[in-house]
Amino acid sequence: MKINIIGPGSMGVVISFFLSRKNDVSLIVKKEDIAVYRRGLVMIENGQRHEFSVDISDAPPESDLTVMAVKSYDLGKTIRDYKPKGNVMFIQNGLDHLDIKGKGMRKIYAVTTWGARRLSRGVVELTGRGYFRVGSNDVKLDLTFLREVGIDAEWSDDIVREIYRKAAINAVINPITSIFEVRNGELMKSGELYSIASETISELETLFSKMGYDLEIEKNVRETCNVTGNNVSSMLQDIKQGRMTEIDSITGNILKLGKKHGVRLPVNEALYNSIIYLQKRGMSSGKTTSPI
Ligand code: KPL
Repeated sequence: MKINIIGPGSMGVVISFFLSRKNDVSLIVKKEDIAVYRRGLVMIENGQRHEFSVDISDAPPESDLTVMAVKSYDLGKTIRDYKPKGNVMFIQNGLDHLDIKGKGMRKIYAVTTWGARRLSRGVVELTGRGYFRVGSNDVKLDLTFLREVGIDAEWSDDIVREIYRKAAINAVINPITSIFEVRNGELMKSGELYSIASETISELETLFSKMGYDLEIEKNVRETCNVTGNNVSSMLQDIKQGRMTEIDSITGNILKLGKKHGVRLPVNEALYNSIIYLQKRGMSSGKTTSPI
Protein backbone atom coordinates (compact mmCIF):
# COMPACT_ATOMS: atom_id res chain seq x y z
CA MET A 1 0.00 0.00 0.00
CA LYS A 2 1.08 3.59 -0.57
CA ILE A 3 0.71 5.50 2.68
CA ASN A 4 1.37 9.17 3.41
CA ILE A 5 2.00 10.11 7.02
CA ILE A 6 1.69 13.83 7.62
CA GLY A 7 3.68 15.07 10.61
CA PRO A 8 7.02 13.81 11.95
CA GLY A 9 6.08 14.09 15.65
CA SER A 10 6.39 11.14 18.00
CA MET A 11 3.32 9.22 16.76
CA GLY A 12 4.10 10.09 13.12
CA VAL A 13 7.55 8.52 13.35
CA VAL A 14 6.35 5.50 15.39
CA ILE A 15 3.60 4.73 12.84
CA SER A 16 6.04 5.31 9.95
CA PHE A 17 8.37 2.73 11.47
CA PHE A 18 5.74 0.00 11.69
CA LEU A 19 4.01 0.72 8.38
CA SER A 20 7.30 0.93 6.47
CA ARG A 21 7.89 -2.76 7.22
CA LYS A 22 5.49 -3.70 4.40
CA ASN A 23 4.32 -0.52 2.72
CA ASP A 24 5.53 2.35 0.62
CA VAL A 25 5.59 5.14 3.21
CA SER A 26 6.09 8.86 2.58
CA LEU A 27 6.57 11.02 5.65
CA ILE A 28 5.44 14.57 4.96
CA VAL A 29 7.42 17.31 6.70
CA LYS A 30 7.98 21.04 6.29
CA LYS A 31 10.21 21.97 3.33
CA GLU A 32 12.92 23.36 5.60
CA ASP A 33 13.05 20.09 7.59
CA ILE A 34 13.45 17.69 4.66
CA ALA A 35 17.25 17.44 4.98
CA VAL A 36 17.10 16.61 8.71
CA TYR A 37 14.61 13.76 8.31
CA ARG A 38 16.35 12.38 5.19
CA ARG A 39 19.38 11.64 7.38
CA GLY A 40 17.36 8.74 8.80
CA LEU A 41 14.83 7.95 11.48
CA VAL A 42 15.07 6.01 14.73
CA MET A 43 12.38 4.21 16.74
CA ILE A 44 13.38 2.88 20.16
CA GLU A 45 11.32 0.34 22.06
CA ASN A 46 12.40 -1.54 25.23
CA GLY A 47 15.94 -0.22 24.78
CA GLN A 48 16.16 -1.60 21.22
CA ARG A 49 17.10 0.96 18.61
CA HIS A 50 15.61 0.52 15.14
CA GLU A 51 17.13 2.71 12.43
CA PHE A 52 15.00 3.06 9.33
CA SER A 53 14.22 5.37 6.48
CA VAL A 54 11.17 6.25 4.41
CA ASP A 55 10.53 8.66 1.60
CA ILE A 56 10.64 12.21 3.01
CA SER A 57 8.79 14.93 1.16
CA ASP A 58 6.92 18.20 1.62
CA ALA A 59 4.37 17.28 -1.07
CA PRO A 60 2.22 14.20 -0.49
CA PRO A 61 2.30 11.84 -3.51
CA GLU A 62 -0.79 9.84 -4.64
CA SER A 63 -1.62 7.34 -1.91
CA ASP A 64 -4.11 4.69 -0.74
CA LEU A 65 -4.19 6.13 2.78
CA THR A 66 -3.17 9.37 4.49
CA VAL A 67 -2.43 9.32 8.21
CA MET A 68 -2.86 12.75 9.82
CA ALA A 69 -0.27 12.65 12.59
CA VAL A 70 -0.20 16.38 13.31
CA LYS A 71 -1.38 17.94 16.57
CA SER A 72 -5.09 18.72 16.79
CA TYR A 73 -4.53 22.50 16.56
CA ASP A 74 -2.68 22.05 13.23
CA LEU A 75 -5.39 19.94 11.57
CA GLY A 76 -7.36 22.72 9.86
CA LYS A 77 -4.26 24.27 8.27
CA THR A 78 -2.83 20.86 7.29
CA ILE A 79 -6.05 19.91 5.50
CA ARG A 80 -6.16 23.28 3.73
CA ASP A 81 -2.49 22.95 2.68
CA TYR A 82 -2.41 19.29 1.56
CA LYS A 83 -6.09 18.62 0.70
CA PRO A 84 -5.91 14.87 1.42
CA LYS A 85 -8.54 12.82 -0.42
CA GLY A 86 -9.88 9.27 -0.06
CA ASN A 87 -9.10 7.33 3.11
CA VAL A 88 -7.73 9.71 5.73
CA MET A 89 -6.88 8.41 9.20
CA PHE A 90 -6.94 10.80 12.17
CA ILE A 91 -4.92 9.96 15.25
CA GLN A 92 -5.25 13.12 17.35
CA ASN A 93 -6.05 13.52 21.02
CA GLY A 94 -9.22 15.38 21.95
CA LEU A 95 -12.40 16.09 20.00
CA ASP A 96 -11.43 18.64 17.31
CA HIS A 97 -11.10 15.97 14.61
CA LEU A 98 -14.68 14.76 15.12
CA ASP A 99 -16.08 17.77 13.24
CA ILE A 100 -13.25 18.40 10.80
CA LYS A 101 -14.33 18.57 7.16
CA GLY A 102 -12.41 18.13 3.92
CA LYS A 103 -13.67 17.66 0.37
CA GLY A 104 -13.44 14.04 -0.81
CA MET A 105 -12.19 12.66 2.53
CA ARG A 106 -13.41 9.38 4.00
CA LYS A 107 -12.64 9.87 7.67
CA ILE A 108 -11.16 7.02 9.68
CA TYR A 109 -10.25 7.42 13.33
CA ALA A 110 -7.44 5.68 15.18
CA VAL A 111 -7.81 5.96 18.94
CA THR A 112 -4.81 4.75 20.85
CA THR A 113 -3.26 4.75 24.28
CA TRP A 114 0.19 3.99 22.94
CA GLY A 115 2.66 6.31 24.64
CA ALA A 116 5.49 7.84 22.61
CA ARG A 117 8.00 10.61 23.07
CA ARG A 118 10.24 12.52 20.74
CA LEU A 119 13.88 12.50 21.84
CA SER A 120 15.02 14.71 18.98
CA ARG A 121 13.86 15.33 15.42
CA GLY A 122 13.30 11.92 13.80
CA VAL A 123 14.26 10.01 16.97
CA VAL A 124 11.36 8.69 19.04
CA GLU A 125 10.75 6.21 21.81
CA LEU A 126 7.67 4.01 22.09
CA THR A 127 7.21 3.99 25.86
CA GLY A 128 4.11 1.84 26.19
CA ARG A 129 1.55 0.00 24.11
CA GLY A 130 -2.03 0.28 25.26
CA TYR A 131 -4.88 -0.31 22.85
CA PHE A 132 -5.13 0.75 19.20
CA ARG A 133 -8.74 1.00 18.02
CA VAL A 134 -9.83 2.01 14.54
CA GLY A 135 -13.27 2.86 13.24
CA SER A 136 -15.14 4.95 10.72
CA ASN A 137 -18.65 5.97 9.83
CA ASP A 138 -17.58 6.48 6.19
CA VAL A 139 -15.77 3.26 5.24
CA LYS A 140 -15.11 -0.28 6.46
CA LEU A 141 -11.35 -0.78 6.52
CA ASP A 142 -9.55 -4.14 6.53
CA LEU A 143 -7.00 -3.83 9.35
CA THR A 144 -4.66 -6.59 8.10
CA PHE A 145 -2.20 -3.94 6.91
CA LEU A 146 -1.80 -2.77 10.53
CA ARG A 147 -1.77 -6.20 12.17
CA GLU A 148 0.81 -7.66 9.77
CA VAL A 149 3.32 -4.92 10.64
CA GLY A 150 2.94 -5.34 14.42
CA ILE A 151 0.18 -2.86 15.26
CA ASP A 152 -2.37 -4.90 17.16
CA ALA A 153 -5.38 -2.91 15.93
CA GLU A 154 -9.01 -3.70 16.72
CA TRP A 155 -11.99 -2.46 14.74
CA SER A 156 -14.60 -0.49 16.68
CA ASP A 157 -18.19 -0.18 15.46
CA ASP A 158 -18.71 2.77 17.80
CA ILE A 159 -15.67 4.92 17.23
CA VAL A 160 -17.31 8.10 18.55
CA ARG A 161 -17.60 6.39 21.94
CA GLU A 162 -13.88 5.51 21.70
CA ILE A 163 -13.00 9.11 20.87
CA TYR A 164 -14.99 10.34 23.89
CA ARG A 165 -13.40 7.71 26.10
CA LYS A 166 -9.89 8.65 25.00
CA ALA A 167 -10.65 12.37 25.43
CA ALA A 168 -11.80 11.61 28.98
CA ILE A 169 -8.61 9.62 29.69
CA ASN A 170 -6.50 12.50 28.35
CA ALA A 171 -8.55 15.07 30.27
CA VAL A 172 -7.47 13.33 33.48
CA ILE A 173 -3.90 12.21 32.82
CA ASN A 174 -2.53 15.02 30.66
CA PRO A 175 -3.33 18.14 32.73
CA ILE A 176 -2.52 16.58 36.11
CA THR A 177 0.82 15.11 34.98
CA SER A 178 1.66 18.46 33.35
CA ILE A 179 0.83 20.64 36.35
CA PHE A 180 2.78 18.43 38.76
CA GLU A 181 5.50 17.45 36.25
CA VAL A 182 5.19 13.73 36.88
CA ARG A 183 5.11 10.62 34.70
CA ASN A 184 1.76 8.94 34.05
CA GLY A 185 2.34 6.14 36.59
CA GLU A 186 2.64 8.63 39.47
CA LEU A 187 -1.08 9.38 39.25
CA MET A 188 -1.81 5.91 40.59
CA LYS A 189 0.98 5.97 43.19
CA SER A 190 0.32 9.29 44.91
CA GLY A 191 -2.81 9.44 47.07
CA GLU A 192 -2.99 13.24 46.64
CA LEU A 193 -2.77 13.14 42.84
CA TYR A 194 -5.18 10.23 42.73
CA SER A 195 -7.75 12.21 44.68
CA ILE A 196 -7.52 15.06 42.13
CA ALA A 197 -7.85 12.46 39.36
CA SER A 198 -10.93 10.99 41.09
CA GLU A 199 -12.67 14.38 41.29
CA THR A 200 -11.89 15.00 37.62
CA ILE A 201 -13.18 11.55 36.68
CA SER A 202 -16.40 11.90 38.64
CA GLU A 203 -17.28 15.15 36.82
CA LEU A 204 -16.52 13.50 33.49
CA GLU A 205 -18.65 10.45 34.37
CA THR A 206 -21.58 12.77 35.17
CA LEU A 207 -21.20 14.59 31.84
CA PHE A 208 -20.79 11.56 29.62
CA SER A 209 -23.53 9.55 31.31
CA LYS A 210 -25.88 12.52 30.74
CA MET A 211 -24.87 12.25 27.07
CA GLY A 212 -25.75 8.52 27.15
CA TYR A 213 -22.24 7.09 27.40
CA ASP A 214 -20.90 4.80 30.10
CA LEU A 215 -17.17 5.09 29.42
CA GLU A 216 -15.71 3.34 32.51
CA ILE A 217 -13.34 6.26 32.83
CA GLU A 218 -11.78 5.31 36.16
CA LYS A 219 -10.93 1.78 34.96
CA ASN A 220 -9.52 3.15 31.69
CA VAL A 221 -7.43 5.85 33.37
CA ARG A 222 -6.01 3.21 35.72
CA GLU A 223 -5.16 0.85 32.84
CA THR A 224 -3.59 3.65 30.77
CA CYS A 225 -1.47 4.83 33.71
CA ASN A 226 -0.31 1.26 34.20
CA VAL A 227 0.71 0.55 30.60
CA THR A 228 2.23 4.00 30.05
CA GLY A 229 3.51 4.44 33.63
CA ASN A 230 6.95 5.52 32.51
CA ASN A 231 5.62 7.91 29.88
CA VAL A 232 5.81 11.67 30.00
CA SER A 233 2.34 12.68 28.75
CA SER A 234 2.25 14.50 25.42
CA MET A 235 0.96 17.63 27.21
CA LEU A 236 3.87 17.70 29.63
CA GLN A 237 6.27 17.17 26.71
CA ASP A 238 4.63 20.11 24.91
CA ILE A 239 4.85 22.39 27.94
CA LYS A 240 8.48 21.47 28.58
CA GLN A 241 9.29 22.29 24.95
CA GLY A 242 7.43 25.61 25.05
CA ARG A 243 4.93 24.32 22.46
CA MET A 244 1.21 24.77 22.28
CA THR A 245 -0.72 21.94 23.99
CA GLU A 246 -3.88 20.06 22.96
CA ILE A 247 -5.79 21.34 26.01
CA ASP A 248 -8.42 23.11 23.87
CA SER A 249 -9.15 20.01 21.83
CA ILE A 250 -9.36 17.89 25.00
CA THR A 251 -10.64 19.79 28.07
CA GLY A 252 -11.73 22.88 26.13
CA ASN A 253 -14.19 20.81 24.09
CA ILE A 254 -15.30 18.89 27.20
CA LEU A 255 -16.10 22.18 28.96
CA LYS A 256 -18.19 23.19 25.92
CA LEU A 257 -20.08 19.87 26.18
CA GLY A 258 -20.60 20.60 29.88
CA LYS A 259 -22.23 23.94 29.02
CA LYS A 260 -24.36 22.36 26.33
CA HIS A 261 -25.63 19.60 28.62
CA GLY A 262 -25.91 21.76 31.75
CA VAL A 263 -23.20 19.90 33.72
CA ARG A 264 -20.83 21.89 35.94
CA LEU A 265 -17.18 20.81 35.68
CA PRO A 266 -15.28 23.02 38.17
CA VAL A 267 -12.28 20.70 38.65
CA ASN A 268 -11.87 20.26 34.90
CA GLU A 269 -12.18 24.03 34.48
CA ALA A 270 -9.44 24.61 37.06
CA LEU A 271 -7.19 22.10 35.27
CA TYR A 272 -7.95 23.84 31.96
CA ASN A 273 -7.01 27.27 33.32
CA SER A 274 -3.84 25.92 34.90
CA ILE A 275 -2.68 24.44 31.59
CA ILE A 276 -3.53 27.61 29.67
CA TYR A 277 -1.38 29.50 32.18
CA LEU A 278 1.54 27.06 31.86
CA GLN A 279 1.21 27.00 28.08
CA LYS A 280 1.32 30.80 27.84
CA ARG A 281 4.30 30.95 30.18
CA GLY A 282 6.15 28.20 28.25
CA MET A 283 5.42 29.69 24.83
CA SER A 284 6.50 33.16 25.88
CA SER A 285 9.85 31.69 26.93
CA GLY A 286 10.63 31.58 23.21
CA LYS A 287 10.66 27.88 22.25
CA THR A 288 7.60 27.52 20.06
CA THR A 289 8.47 24.72 17.69
CA SER A 290 5.67 22.63 16.28
CA PRO A 291 6.84 19.51 14.41
CA ILE A 292 4.95 20.58 11.26
O1 KPL B 1 -2.35 9.89 24.90
C1 KPL B 1 -1.51 10.01 25.77
C2 KPL B 1 -0.78 11.30 25.80
O2 KPL B 1 0.22 11.43 26.47
O3 KPL B 1 -1.24 12.21 25.07
C3 KPL B 1 -1.35 8.95 26.83
C4 KPL B 1 -2.08 7.68 26.39
C5 KPL B 1 -1.92 9.46 28.12
C6 KPL B 1 0.04 8.48 27.00
O4 KPL B 1 0.85 9.38 27.66
